[in-house]
Amino acid sequence: MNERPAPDADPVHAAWLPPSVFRALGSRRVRVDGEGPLADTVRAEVAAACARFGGVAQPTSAPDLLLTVAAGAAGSEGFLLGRRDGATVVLADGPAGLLPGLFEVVRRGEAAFDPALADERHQPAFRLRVLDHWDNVFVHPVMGQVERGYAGGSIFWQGGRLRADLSRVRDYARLLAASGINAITVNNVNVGEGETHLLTDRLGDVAAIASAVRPYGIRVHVSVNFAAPVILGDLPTADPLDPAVRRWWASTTDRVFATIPDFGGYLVKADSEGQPGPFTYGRTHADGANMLAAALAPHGAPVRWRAFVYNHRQDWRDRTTDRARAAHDHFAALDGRFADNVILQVKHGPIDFQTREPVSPVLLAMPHTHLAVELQVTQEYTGQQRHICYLPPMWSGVLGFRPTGDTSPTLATRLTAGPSGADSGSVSGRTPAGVLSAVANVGDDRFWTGHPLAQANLYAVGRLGWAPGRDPAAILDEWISLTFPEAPPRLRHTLHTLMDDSWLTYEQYTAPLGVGFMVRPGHHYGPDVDGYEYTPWGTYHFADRDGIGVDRTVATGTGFTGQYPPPWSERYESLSTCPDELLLFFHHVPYTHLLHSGTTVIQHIYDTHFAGAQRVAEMRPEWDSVAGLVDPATHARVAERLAEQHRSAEEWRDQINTYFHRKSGVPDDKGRRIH
Ligand code: GCW
Repeated sequence: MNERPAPDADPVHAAWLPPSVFRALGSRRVRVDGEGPLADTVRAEVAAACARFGGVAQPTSAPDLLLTVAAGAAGSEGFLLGRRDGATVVLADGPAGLLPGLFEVVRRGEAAFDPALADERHQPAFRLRVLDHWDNVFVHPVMGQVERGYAGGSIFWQGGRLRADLSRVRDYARLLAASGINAITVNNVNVGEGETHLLTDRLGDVAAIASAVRPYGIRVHVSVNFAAPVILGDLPTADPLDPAVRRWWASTTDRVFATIPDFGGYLVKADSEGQPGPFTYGRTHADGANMLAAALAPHGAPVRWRAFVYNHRQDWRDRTTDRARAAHDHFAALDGRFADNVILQVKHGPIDFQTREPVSPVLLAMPHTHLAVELQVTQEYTGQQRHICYLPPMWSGVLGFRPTGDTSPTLATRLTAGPSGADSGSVSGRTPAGVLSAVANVGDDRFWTGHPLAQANLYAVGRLGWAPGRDPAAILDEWISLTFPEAPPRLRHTLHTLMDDSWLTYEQYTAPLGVGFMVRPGHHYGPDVDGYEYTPWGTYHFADRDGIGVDRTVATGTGFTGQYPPPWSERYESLSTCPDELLLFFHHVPYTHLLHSGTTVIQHIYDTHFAGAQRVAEMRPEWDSVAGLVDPATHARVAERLAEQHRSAEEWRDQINTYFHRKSGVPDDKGRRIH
């Protein structure tokens, strides 16, 4: 086998896009036509690649590669890739299509110059593909600089100030552009008093970030505090129907656009986990969202309003309140009452980014509302970037979910089409019909995501945003090629072995059968079966000596299954059709309940926990076997994290197995060691 050790990773390039991925392009004659900053960026990329690999940028004779704007569709990121007159061409719909076209050529490598290359049309399915950073400007006493940050400090903010050197932000924008992302939100949805000033006297900081990312086609969004007019001391109320409040938002927003003409829009978490909102004034979420929408509408920008609204001060003794129901209970009745530039942003599951949840019923309701799905790259509940957990298989399941049955169009199709009856594609001008959002927490860590392999999750969001039907294994393969361009087949194979099914492995050794949580309260890392059981957070498993699970049926439970359209309402309601992996999300069953798989619930718990921890133990020597094929720093970091994953997986296995053995008294039928 032709194997050679990889060179030590260049610290700036400890991610996808090391210089060598530009070899095929950089060794050719490449011409870029087009005006404006995005064309300039593409020219600069091409010039750098040609300087490195001996090609010719902007040749006077016929090029091998031509990138040009074929049509005049301003803002369109689409392009055609094909061959014309013996050259490979990228014919972009508008200047915004040049950069995605360039990166498509980079991804292809030599294959992009195959004379037999047939015409291919590329166009993003979701027009807005945005990463929401939960970064605080001011260090939060509990949450730190980045809420749920597992990769060091914020790349934007440091101790109350904008970082003086934004070159890493620029590098980040370049990575994101190559993955298909076109927007970022630069502050946490929990907007503190200090962060509220980003809209006004700290707007210059936002403008500086916007300037750093603009060359890569990335727009900047800001999370706003609903009570900003009060917090900033300008008004006594934030009532969304008060004319003075409406004027305040309109003029504040005008100033934002006067400073940042291509500003992306607002993101709002209102009446949720202590954040202010319209409920304070007896108003609805439609009133609140529409007020911000009115301020943004003249500028053609959207407000993304989060549907993550629930009672976080629930009494655990109250069995009628069901957190899973909350978003649908709050929002479904408001369908049709939101302005055209309001996008309701919905977490993909009804609870909170657990390892396994059903698709949120809000995403299947509200046909007259622009809906966005919110994913979480940040591995808050999926191993905190210490465990390998490749999430695209989960996300593909969400995007490929069939809202009204097995032959209906996918959720992604529905979300990208926009509301029925609306002028699809335009929520006023440049607002997209399709929005794919993800919470991300890249930090100042050398490897961006802390765990070098967690970068694949970050990479995948933009790619799914362009093509939601794309196979997660193919996306991983692409990421491997772009990150380890010299990867010999054995390294590629090992990465697939470690990552392809890592989400399922994580699921095996953590909370079983869709029941969720069982994590340590507060920081959410590691096992604590009853950690949330008697708390106000609404996340319970109800295990007793006889059984486990949450009865969310219409017949005997909270009625949550009734929030789904058929056939899902019936499928989830009935024990005979509810999928095993979601059984305990929807039903409370005895430990001896027989799964469709043929094993009992209790035996399934034992089997999966032994198997999951065992699989992690095997992963360590697999990774060790490719030492020498990966640069030493990357190898060492992954090895160190795998050691922790191994320790943690065994801790999970032992706590869960012991807990349920003690509760149920049922022995493992294979007689394995339970403590
Ligand atoms: O999962 C919870 C997190 C909070 C987060 C919240 C949200 C930003 O634990 O840290 O707050 O979700 O999505 O708003």
